[in-house]
Amino acid sequence: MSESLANDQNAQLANLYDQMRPSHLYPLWEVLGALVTPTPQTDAVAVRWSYADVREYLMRAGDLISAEQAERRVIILENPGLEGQSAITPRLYAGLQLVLPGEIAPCHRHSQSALRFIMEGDGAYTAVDGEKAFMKQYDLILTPNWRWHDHGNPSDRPVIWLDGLDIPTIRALDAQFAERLDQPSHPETFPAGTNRASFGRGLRPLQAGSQRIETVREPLFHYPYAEWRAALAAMAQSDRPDPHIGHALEFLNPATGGAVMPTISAHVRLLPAGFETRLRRSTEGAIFTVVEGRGEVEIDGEVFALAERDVVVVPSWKAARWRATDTLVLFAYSDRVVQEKLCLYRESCE
Ligand code: GTQ
Repeated sequence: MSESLANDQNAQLANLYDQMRPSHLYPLWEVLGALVTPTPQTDAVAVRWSYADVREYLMRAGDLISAEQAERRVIILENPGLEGQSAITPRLYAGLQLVLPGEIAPCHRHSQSALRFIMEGDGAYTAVDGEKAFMKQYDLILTPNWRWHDHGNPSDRPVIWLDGLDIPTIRALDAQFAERLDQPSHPETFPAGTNRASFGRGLRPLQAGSQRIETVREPLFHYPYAEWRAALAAMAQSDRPDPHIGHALEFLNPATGGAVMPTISAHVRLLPAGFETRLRRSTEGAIFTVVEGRGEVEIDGEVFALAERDVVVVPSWKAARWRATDTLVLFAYSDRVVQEKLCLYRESCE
């Protein structure tokens, strides 16, 4: 095409776009390359937060606002590539929540599913539908969507945990509902420990007669550190580490054998001292925290040093390689289960 013909075409197209725009109509061919990309193009970037830094701000917030007044006293870890979205990946949220001795965070429920990974402190609780799960460091506690939950800290030390929620996923679907209970704490339904005893040992309650066994979608909501760490240690004793992820165990929903909640997958990893993984990409957006040890992670060539309780996000399709200086234990959650349900999940391993 000659230059003048091309100019003429461009002018006529520009004219067409101008006339269409007031009717909210746009030409696909101008944006197709950006919409349908050969590989994932996420706005999220790789970031690491030092626990000590966030903790300091959180404790200052603790002096200024009560858990009850805030409803949830949480500092959000926002991905700088997703500014203003309160998101750590396009589909997930992360925050650090503080409950001081004697405080409660009032009872509510919402469409968003949440996990709590206890970073610091002992003896606080999350009550799920009126049953308290008492926290120990590095326990995992779930509050799946629409379950009543309140938090409290009867201990004499501050308790801090990592909140992982699917807030951006539920927002993307415009499916969010929330309500407050008309009292600060849910009345007790079952004594603490009932949940683990009933569902946490490969067993479930059985009743005589013709009554159907009613199990909720996510019957188990407390996964203690002592148990998952022992399982990981046994695995590391008896097996070679996977070259891309080390020794890894996924937390399961015992009712389905699948991920812990409909929108969030969670797992733990152990990398032996001196171990270095091969490069791996996956479509999940994953959030990691360090439970034990030191090391580093290289994400698309950028290296982040890792110390205990640091939080790092590995966005979709960024190549990650982990190095353990001493035995490195990690907790991670991601949107993998959503991608698997949609038949989208992919990995690429070197
Ligand atoms: O504990 O219920 O970090 O509703 C954000 C929203 C925690 C909670 C968050 C929430 C909660």
